[in-house]
Amino acid sequence: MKKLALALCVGVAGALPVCAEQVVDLAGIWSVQQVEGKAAAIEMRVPGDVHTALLKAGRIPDPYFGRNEEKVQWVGEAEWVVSRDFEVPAELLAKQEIILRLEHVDTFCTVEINGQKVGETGNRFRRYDFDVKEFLKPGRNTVTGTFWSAEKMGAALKAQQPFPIPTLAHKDIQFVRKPTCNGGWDWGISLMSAGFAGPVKLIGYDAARIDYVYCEQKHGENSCTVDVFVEARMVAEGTQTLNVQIGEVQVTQAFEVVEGDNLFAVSLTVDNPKLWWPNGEGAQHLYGMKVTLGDATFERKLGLRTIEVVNKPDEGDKSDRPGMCMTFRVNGADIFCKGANWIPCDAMLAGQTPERYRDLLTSARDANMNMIRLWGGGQFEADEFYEICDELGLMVWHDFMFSCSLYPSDKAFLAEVQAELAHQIRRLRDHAAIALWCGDNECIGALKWFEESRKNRDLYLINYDRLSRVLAEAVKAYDPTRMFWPSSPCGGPGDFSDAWHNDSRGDMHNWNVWHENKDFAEFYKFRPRFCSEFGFQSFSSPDVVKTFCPPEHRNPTAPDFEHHQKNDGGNARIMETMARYFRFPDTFEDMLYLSQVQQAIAIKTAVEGWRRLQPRCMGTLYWQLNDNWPVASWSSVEYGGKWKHLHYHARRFYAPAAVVTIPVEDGGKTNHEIWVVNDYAHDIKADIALDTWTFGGRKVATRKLTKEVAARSAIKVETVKSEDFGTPEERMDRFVALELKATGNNMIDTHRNAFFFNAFKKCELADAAVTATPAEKNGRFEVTLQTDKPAFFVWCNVADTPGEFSDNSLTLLPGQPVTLTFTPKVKMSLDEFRKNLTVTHLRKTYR
Ligand code: BMA
Repeated sequence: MKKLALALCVGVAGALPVCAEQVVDLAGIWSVQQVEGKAAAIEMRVPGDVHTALLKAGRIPDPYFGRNEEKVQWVGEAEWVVSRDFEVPAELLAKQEIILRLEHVDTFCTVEINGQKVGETGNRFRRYDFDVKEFLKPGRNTVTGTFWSAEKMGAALKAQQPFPIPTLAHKDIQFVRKPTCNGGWDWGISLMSAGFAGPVKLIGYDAARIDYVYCEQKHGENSCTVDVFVEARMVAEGTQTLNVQIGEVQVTQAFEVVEGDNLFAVSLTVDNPKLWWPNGEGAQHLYGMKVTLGDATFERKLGLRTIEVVNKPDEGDKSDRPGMCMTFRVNGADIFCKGANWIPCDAMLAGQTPERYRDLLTSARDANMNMIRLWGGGQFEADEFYEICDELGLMVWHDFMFSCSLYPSDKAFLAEVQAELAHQIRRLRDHAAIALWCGDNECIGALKWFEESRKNRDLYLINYDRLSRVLAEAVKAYDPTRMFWPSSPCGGPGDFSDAWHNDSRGDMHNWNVWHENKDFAEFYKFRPRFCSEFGFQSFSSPDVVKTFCPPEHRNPTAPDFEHHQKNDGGNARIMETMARYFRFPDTFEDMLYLSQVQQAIAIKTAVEGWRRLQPRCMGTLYWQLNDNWPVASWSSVEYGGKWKHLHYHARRFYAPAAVVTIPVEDGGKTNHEIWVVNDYAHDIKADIALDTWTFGGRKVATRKLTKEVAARSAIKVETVKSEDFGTPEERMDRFVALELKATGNNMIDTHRNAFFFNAFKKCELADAAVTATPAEKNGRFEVTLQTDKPAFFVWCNVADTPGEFSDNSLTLLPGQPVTLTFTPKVKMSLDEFRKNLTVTHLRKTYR
């Protein structure tokens, strides 16, 4: 720990003026060359990676196309030298100390300046500061990074282990501190990336270098006291002035410092603080925060709020043990968490840009999500990711980077983990959005997956515990304000039971439907406290399929198309499910469409079923938000940012006020429970209209229900009997459309839903004629949809144009036209909009 600097009770007028620190950013164009290769050096952008550089130079085919993945595997086995020349200004060289600061280096790199080694990296999740003053010279300098093959390093580290460490991952990646999914995953291409994925900077200073700033918030009646801690390296002992400003409040204090590492602490009180709230709960107020110490400055945004995870025994259930809730409480309010799981947004590092983050996270926010789970098989993301989550009100459930594996617990490995967490937790802990530190993804469950650990559980349990303790201790040391959740899924701190199938304690991963091939209704059998993973796959849309699959392979079992399915048997499962619920589609495009429809229904079934269980269930995070290359997967947003059907449904099934119907069996008959979920912090009046329609388009009956629904609650409004909607024969030709009008607190929300009495394949859906009338209004595009007969999962698409509709994949009823807006992310004319717009619906998928 750093030495605590002493506050001086003296004025600061006598402090010496200092020149600002000097920063030379080495981002930009570097060159890259294979160590053993003969080919000439090519350009490489930093931050960036070798694969992207080779692709841009035409040295490798597009890894995302066809089966090219196989053709580029050699890149990860090779060694690469990247370098650039740069000017060292005299002002930099004049500084007392100069460091080269590297973040997100992927992964094993020997760094040289002017041919002399300045340091080595070996952990993607650490930050490296190398003293480089002695290696620099005036004028032109050269920096070189030699990247050693992480794949070969993994194999070498494996050989040093005293006992086997089994994994579901590939390329021995569990021995390397690098995203576990880099070697390939059940949705992921295998690309063993190499490169400088983050900032590369020279920092020179005469007085101080700020390493970390973090705060502790103490919320009172009408004020918040913020204890600010600054960890800094001081060049010399003496007196230094620290100034901290949060919003309009500031404090300046003189400190007596020692040479080397120092820890400063000051306190500020913000009166009547404007609080930060998750999306949908209130504003995301962020205060500007600035720290100045000697010649160093540090700036960030700070959200003031309390956040806690309630995990205490309550209602017993099924087992003889009490249940353990998992409830996120923000500013005293229990929040139902709505969201999805996040994986790295591109398998090539250069594609992981702030623009991508913003696009995907905005899509999450726009689908009424308030939480993202940053999954443990991926990576600690760049600063911008967390800044955007703060800004958009997306709470982050943050796994540490361990997934689906057993991991080593030797001294060297644990020391790496300790060092990475010491950095990451201090770097990230002040983000208002971060709600929880979680040890890993499915590593407790993994103890049962492998023969080695089944046979010798004691050994592997102790091995697991050694690592888990390092994680727990790191949270205690570096962020005691947050809970450490040992693993996802688990019952909670101290509960290491496998919560995979346990719905009464903590979080669960519910994979009965996809991985165990059960019907969608299986979701209703579980009553989770918090479901942090459940998913169903779909294919990419035609627009995305075109980007990776040549026309002759656009067939579900053709090699190029199958190559973009990484879960064994995944395509067969998608098609077998279609056969269960739908008439088999005519064309390849219909099949793509239908795969997305059934995915949306599966996840809607789960979320609606579980949202209504609040406060027993307090969160659903489906698997998964995004993709890292174009692939058949569980994502709701395709690679490139296009929303699948599921994402439009998510916006509706995560709406703050929603009407939900649940089928319940009652003595061989099916009844329908009508529920209203109200996530608002105020009561609502729910007016519900249930319209019974024939598929031919005749409205048979209307029924009205009204109910007061308390703030943040779900209530069963009524149970209606199937026979109330007609005889079994009549019901073969009927469905029910619901409309909720939720009023209260000067707002009015409309939410629509529908339920069916039979599987779609059994219904004689009418061949509805849907017309689309495009128009342009105030620079945006509109399309008005009308139909002569009920049409389901009506899907508008603007070919090859990034952008989203205000709604999509919807039920369209005769006499009830709907106008949608389309917001393109590129410039387009009304003519192009008209030309590229297509509309289809479920009945169009078969003759
Ligand atoms: C989960 C995840 C991932 C995986 C997904 C789909 O359990 O944690 O490991 O991609 O299932 O199989």
